[in-house]
Amino acid sequence: MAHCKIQKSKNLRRSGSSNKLKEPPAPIPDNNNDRKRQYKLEDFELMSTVGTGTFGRVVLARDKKNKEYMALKILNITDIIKLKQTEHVLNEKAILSATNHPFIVQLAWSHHTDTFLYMVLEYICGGELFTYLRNMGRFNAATARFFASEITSALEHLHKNDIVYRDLKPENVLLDRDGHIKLTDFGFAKKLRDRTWTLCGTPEYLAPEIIQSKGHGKPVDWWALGILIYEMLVGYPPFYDENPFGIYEKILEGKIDWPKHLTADARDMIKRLLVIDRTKRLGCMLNGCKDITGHRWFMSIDWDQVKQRQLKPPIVPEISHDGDTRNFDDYPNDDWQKGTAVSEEQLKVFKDF
Ligand code: ISQ
Repeated sequence: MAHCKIQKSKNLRRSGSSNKLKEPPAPIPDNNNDRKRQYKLEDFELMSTVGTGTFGRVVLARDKKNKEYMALKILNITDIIKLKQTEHVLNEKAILSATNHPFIVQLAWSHHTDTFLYMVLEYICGGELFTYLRNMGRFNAATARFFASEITSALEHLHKNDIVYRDLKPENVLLDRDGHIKLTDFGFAKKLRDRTWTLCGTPEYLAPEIIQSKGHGKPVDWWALGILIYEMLVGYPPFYDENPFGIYEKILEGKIDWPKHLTADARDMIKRLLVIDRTKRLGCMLNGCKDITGHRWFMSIDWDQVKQRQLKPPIVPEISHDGDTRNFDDYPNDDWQKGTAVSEEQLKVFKDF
């Protein structure tokens, strides 16, 4: 493949009313609420920005009382409304509130003013899997298998709770100080009844049923796992083009180049995940996720050890202290704090945030 530098993938934010079938949201009970500490915004000293997105940023923040470092996700309400992302943001907060898993970033507290929404998350100092993959070119089989196993464990947990993640990609996998993973950015995650029809995700990682607007559920996450395993082992995704339309054509065509260094087991695993017919895709049949965890490529993996964070991480991030930001890009500290207040009417939908 003629390869120039692959940029970070842009999320499609196209799920406004024009392309969405209305469906009532599935209720999400918050099982963790009684364990949550009540903070105030003034409890935090804001430090440097570690990530930015279309309508907000993630800032390293220090708890003035116990000196703990946290990641403060700050979203501009006007931008959320303009970009029709209200339902997604409410989903993200509700799902993270209700989720407690070693490989999923933990939400500690949420809050809103008339201008911003705030989510206080644990700070994961190792940075994005994306950065390590681009710096190393590609991963060896053991390294790719380690990350794939922890990601599979996280997705299995979400699916058991009828949550589809819908945004798996190396940019959304963070490494903690020991090198274990944390899935982050639940802006597209959704509690499912059966299938949903919202068009969202990142072009390179979109399953055929999303492009074809057939309605999509948990199978999209196993498709994305196939893309991610390929990208980790090869260094670039299997379906690539300079523009999204070209990517969609390649996904639907389904032709994949197989570099010689891929083992037969790796190739078989990826092939079975990247099956266009979702009823025949690995992870989506009668045995569910067991067809993935039991595949020959994962033969050396002890899944009880995975769940207990007992596998030895292949990459241990360089850090000098818990608040080290060296593993994140530098971002200009522009005047994001200004913002404009929204009306009381517009604020109503965020009253429980
Ligand atoms: C936690 N730690 C570092 C960066 C993050 C980005 C997004 C969400 C949570 C995070």
